[in-house]
This record gives sequence, structure tokens and C-alpha cells, in this order.
Amino acid sequence: MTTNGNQELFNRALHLIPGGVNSPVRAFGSVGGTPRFIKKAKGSRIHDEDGKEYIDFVGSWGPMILGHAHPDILEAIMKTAVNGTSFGAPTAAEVEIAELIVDMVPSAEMARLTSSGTEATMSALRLARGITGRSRFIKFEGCYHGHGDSFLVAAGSGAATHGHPSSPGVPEATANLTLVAPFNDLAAVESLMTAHGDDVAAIFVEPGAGNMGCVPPVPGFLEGLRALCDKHGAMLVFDEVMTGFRVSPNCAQGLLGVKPDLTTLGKIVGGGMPMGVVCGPRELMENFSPTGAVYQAGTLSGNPLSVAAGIALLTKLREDSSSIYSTLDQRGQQLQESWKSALDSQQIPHSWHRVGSMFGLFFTDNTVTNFKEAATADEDLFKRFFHGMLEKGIAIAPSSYEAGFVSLAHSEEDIAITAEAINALEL
Ligand code: HOZ
Repeated sequence: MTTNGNQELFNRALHLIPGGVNSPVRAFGSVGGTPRFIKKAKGSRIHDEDGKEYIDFVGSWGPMILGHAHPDILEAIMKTAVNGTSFGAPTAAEVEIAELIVDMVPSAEMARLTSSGTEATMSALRLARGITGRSRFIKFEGCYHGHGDSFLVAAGSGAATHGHPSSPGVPEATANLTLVAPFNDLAAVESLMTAHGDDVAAIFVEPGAGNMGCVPPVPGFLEGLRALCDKHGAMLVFDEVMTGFRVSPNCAQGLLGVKPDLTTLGKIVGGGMPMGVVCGPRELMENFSPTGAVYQAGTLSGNPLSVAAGIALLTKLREDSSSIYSTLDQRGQQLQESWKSALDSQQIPHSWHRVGSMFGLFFTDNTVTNFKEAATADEDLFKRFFHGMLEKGIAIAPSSYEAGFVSLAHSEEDIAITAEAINALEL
């Protein structure tokens, strides 16, 4: 096999893989240009197939909270691999990671491991429907819960509305069961609940939205969802695939003090290997097969390598939590202040959002609390910013609707370099 640079690899990939990529955002569709094919990564840096190095703020979309190729994680994976990579049978390590999850996630008494965040959200929805005997659920415009049929529904304009398929292949009958409200709009959820509450199995929410950029919940929003679920007998499901162990060692629910019924996890929980989790109280979780009737399964669920990486990462996050999370917050703040001042000095209107080490940058004067407001950001300016930064060796997500991530491996110097790069951009 010949290995070539980014462009040649992309040309070959386009003939072999739809769009040349195995997950669409990677194709640079919204910014144009050639995706960087990554050869290796270490700490805060990634290297592409043209031999160029970048300071990376994507961090595999979140899992690399300690930085790339952290020695503790690599050691755990390698030590585990020599004893076999998959058995289709339970292992001691699965018990160990379940204990860690139950200890760290405030609402969890039991955990079921899956192979991805998408699987976790699909399973959590089935569980909520199975327990309540109801069919509909509510999600928020601009929130993303993986690519299960029921979740691929976009809101129409305006307030809450019935769902329509946003992807061919999602049957309308399925989409019609998904109700959509604007993020942070409690009144819209209340009216959906008034109209359909007796058939709403669950409200699914990213407690800090990370898929329309980074948009935190306004005060009272999550508490209001909790109260509405209690009033109407629906399950509150926090999709913490992005926020889980990122915004605090106890996830967003620990940071914000609102307890969901069910929680989905991914990304950090697998230490950068494929893994998802559904967790919650025993009385709900025991409805999963084989104790309960709600079927859920997977040959590679609880895969030894993913579990080993997850244990190594969660153990470190738990043991050193006060120093890790305060350093992450300081680095996040440094990034925010230095990028803000660089953009201000260029008189570029922007709005910053940050929860610890997760951030969102919108090129707009408007306050951004939901998807429609996020969509007012200047897309062309984002494209110029993205490519200008990439050119200068700084990788951010190739879409303005994605969050950015600072890791423990980002040094103060790394961040200073990125601010200087913004100062030198001609936007
Ligand atoms: N779902 C990710 C964006 N929120 C993209 C994953 C990927 O392309 O690897």
C-alpha cells in the first residue's frame, strides 16, 4: 500500500468511502478544502500525512482530555491486548468500570456498556419507552444524540413542532413520534407536555449543548425539565456523551445539581476507544434484558480494550480531580481571554461560550442560547478563520456547529501561540 499526502489520500478515499470519510463532519463539507489525514498524535499535537504539525483543539471530539497518546492509557490498552481483544463473555474489568461509573455519576446505580454513544442513546430511548409504555419523546433543536432514526429529526421554524425526517430513510411514522423544542425554551416544552404529556416517554437533552457549538443551559432550564418530567411521569434523559467527565468529574449533572433519570455517556468514558454507556437507578436499569424485557445487546459491548482505556482515564480523573479540573478551567479561561482579545483587536464581533474546557466561538453579536441564534453566526467568516488557523498549524473543528476542547496537554505556551496566530490572521 502506498501512503501519500492528504490530497492524494482524499482522492483515493473518495473512490472507496462515501465522501472519503467514515463520519461526515470530517469531510470539511461546511468549510471546503481537503481534510487532513492524521498520521499520529501526542499530547496537544497532531501530525498529518503531509508532515505538518497542528495544535489540536478537536481532541477526537472530546475524549482526549489528558491529551493524545497519554502513557497511562496506552499502557492499559497494551497490557490488556496481549491477553486477547474480545471474548463475548463478561470480564472483571467490566465490573471495575461499572463501579467507577456508579461512584462518579450522581444518578447512576447501574450501568450498561455499549460500543458507541449512538447505541447508548438508542438503548436509553427504548428503555424509557419500555418502562413508561409511551411512544413519543421530546428533543431540542440543535441537540445531537447520535444517528439513530428517532433522533434525526430537525425542528421546523418557530417554537415546538412535530418532527419531520431530516434524513431520507427515517420513516415518517418514526419521525412523527419525535417532538422538537428550541433549546433553553421551557415554555415551548411546557406546551408540548400539555398537548402530549400522557404519551411522552422522555425528554432527551444535552445538559450543556455541544453540537450547535457550545451552548450552556440558561439558569432554571434543566430544573424546569426535571419538574415537567416529574409532573407528567416522563423520564429525563441527560445525554452526557460530550459533557460526561468533561465539565466535572461528576459530569454536568454533578456540576449543575440536576438529577436525570437516565444518563448516556461516550467519548471520555472509553478513554478514546469505542464505548458508550447507559446508566441510572437500579429500578430503571433492571428493565434491560436479561433482568427485564427491554432488549439490548452487543457482541463488542464491554470490549476489553475500551474498558481498560476507560478505567485508566476515569481512575486518573477521579484521583487527581481537583488539580485536573482546575488546570483545565484555567487553560480554558486563558484560551477564552487571549482569543477574545485577539478578535476584539481585529474588531471581529463574536460570542464566546465556555464550560470549563469545552468551548464555542460564534461570529455574531447576538447572544446565543439556541440553534436559531447559533445560526445567525457569520459562516463565511468562520470558514476564513478555520482555514487561516489551519494554515498556521492550529486545528479546530471544521464546522461552526461543533464545540472545541482544551486538554491537560495544552500548555500556556500552546495557547499563547494560538492567540498570536489569530493576531496575524487577515480575516
Ligand atoms: N459526532 C461528531 C461531531 N459532534 C463527529 C465525529 C467524527 O467525525 O469523528
